[in-house]
Amino acid sequence: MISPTMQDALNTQINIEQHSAQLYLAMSAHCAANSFKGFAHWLSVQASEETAHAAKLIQFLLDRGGRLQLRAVPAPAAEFGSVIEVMEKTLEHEKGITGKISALFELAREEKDYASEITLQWYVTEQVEEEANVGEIVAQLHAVGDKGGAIWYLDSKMGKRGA
Ligand code: OFO
Repeated sequence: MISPTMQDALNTQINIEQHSAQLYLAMSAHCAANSFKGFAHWLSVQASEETAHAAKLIQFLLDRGGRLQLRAVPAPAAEFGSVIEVMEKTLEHEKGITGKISALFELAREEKDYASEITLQWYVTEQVEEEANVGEIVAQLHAVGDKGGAIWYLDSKMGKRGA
């Protein structure tokens, strides 16, 4: 049985993952509205990943006999600026999520909740990958700038992201 403290912390993280999904959907729509179909696709796949992250935590919570407490998901902004700004905001967001996952992992250790610790290891690794991927995209965007032909080449590359 999961402790009330861990249950509450996991419910909070589920809400954070759902908020990430909403944020990336809004960013995707923003890119689509500005004709960056490739970035829109990449962000839409990212939104689906965030929904899957929430689902995985929900299943874990239920498997441990915990209670799911879904909370209101804060509405994201609708405007995010240039594509470079969108991806910079994505990187900042992911860095924030890494901090949340680390705090959750630390809590699992304090609580001697080994099952949560093992499950959260997957999220720790995932954050390393997410920050690396987004960091690379931001670096490429800085290299090409957000005007000229290279940005459209990058956009078509972003459109090839698999699910
Ligand atoms: Fe759930 O990994 Fe991004 O936020």
